[in-house]
Amino acid sequence: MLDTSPENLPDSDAWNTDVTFIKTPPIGSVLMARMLPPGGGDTSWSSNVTAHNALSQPFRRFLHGLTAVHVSTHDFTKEQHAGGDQAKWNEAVKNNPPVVHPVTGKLGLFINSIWTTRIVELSKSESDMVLRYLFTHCAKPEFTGRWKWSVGDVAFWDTRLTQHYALADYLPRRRIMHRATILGDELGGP
Ligand SMILES: O=C(O)CCC(=O)C(=O)O
Repeated sequence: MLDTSPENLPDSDAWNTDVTFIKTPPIGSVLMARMLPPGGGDTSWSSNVTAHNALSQPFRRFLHGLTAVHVSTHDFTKEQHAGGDQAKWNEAVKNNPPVVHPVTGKLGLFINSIWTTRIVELSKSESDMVLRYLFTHCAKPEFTGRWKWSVGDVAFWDTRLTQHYALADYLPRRRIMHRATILGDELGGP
C-alpha cells in the first residue's frame, strides 16, 4: 500500500522503473486508486520504446550491446528503506549488490534515473553525459501520457518498457494507492 500524506511524504516524483536493481526485474505493475486528494496526484508514464525509436540510427547502434549498472542505494536511503535501522540497512545492502543490465532490450531502452548509475563500457564522464541525455530524452512530453485517477481505477503496465512518475502536488492531502508488482526473469540482451 502506498499511503502518502504530510506524515509519509510522497517519494515517487522522479521518472523510474520499478526495482531494476535486481537480476530479475519485474515485468509488470498494477496500481489501484483507493483514496484520492480533491486535486492532483496524477501518474505519468513514458514509453521507453517510443523514446528508443526516436533516437537516430547511429546513436541506437552505439547503445546496442552496452550494459549499465543499477544500484539500490542510489535512491533508497537507510531512513526510507530500513526505518533508520543500521543492521536492517546493512542486510538490505548486502542482499542487493549492484547488477548489470543491457542498456537496450529487445524493444526499447532499459535505463532510469533513480537506479541506473553507470554505463560499464564508457568512462565515467562519457557515461554521465550519455545517461543524462537519455534520462532527459525519455522524459520528453511526446513520449509520455498522464492519468487523472478516479477511486477504483486500476492501471496495469509493462515495467520493462516504461518509466513512471507520481506527481507529488497534493499535500497536505492524503493519497492511498494499492500496488502489486509482478516479478520477472533475467533481462535478455539486445
Ligand atoms: O503512486 C503512483 O502513482 C505510482 C507509484 C509507483 O508505483 C512507483 O513509483 O513505483
